[in-house]
Amino acid sequence: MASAPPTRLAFLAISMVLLSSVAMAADFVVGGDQGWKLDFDYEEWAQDKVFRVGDNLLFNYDNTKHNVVKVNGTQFQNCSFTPENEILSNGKDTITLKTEGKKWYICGKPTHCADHQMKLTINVQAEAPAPAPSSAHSLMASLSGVLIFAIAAIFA
Ligand SMILES: *[C@@H]1O[C@H](CO)[C@@H](O)[C@H](O)[C@H]1NC(C)=O
Ligand SMILES: *[C@@H]1O[C@H](CO)[C@@H](O)[C@H](O)[C@H]1NC(C)=O
Ligand SMILES: [Cu+2]
Repeated sequence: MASAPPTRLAFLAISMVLLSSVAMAADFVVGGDQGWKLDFDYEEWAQDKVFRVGDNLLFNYDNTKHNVVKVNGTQFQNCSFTPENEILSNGKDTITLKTEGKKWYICGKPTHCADHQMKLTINVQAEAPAPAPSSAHSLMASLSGVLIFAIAAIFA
């Protein structure tokens, strides 16, 4: 059986150890490649995703055409907002999800929410459980294990 070069194996092993020990916050680009635009199904986009406290929502859009308004559930149903609502209009806006529960976002331009589905609602869950308390220790332990493996592999 042909085997991968030892250095590549060692690199892979070290990467896996590092990845598995860090609980990372996720970035979600709203709408993926399509971004924030007319007539995209954001309900469908959101349905298979798990959003957690600490994750980021990134809204990418043409800011001459759209914006992002943080609204509440009633306003979301109604596609309406008031001057008190926070409006983002950069075109590249990051929203860090700070609390659990439902969040609602709409485009504030006339008809975009009501007639063109520019509305996103998500349910934010608690932060992912932190790694075990002894993670620093076990990380070092795993790393030294991997190093021994790597050295063994290189000289094999
Ligand atoms: C949503 O915001 C509007 C405007 O501030 C307010 O009148 C309404 O009661 C709010 N609804 C909820 C469910 O918080
Ligand atoms: C619903 O939208 C209409 C039209 O924009 C507005 O007049 C009304 O105040 C809104 N109601 C709520 C509860 O936001
Ligand atoms: Cu819009």
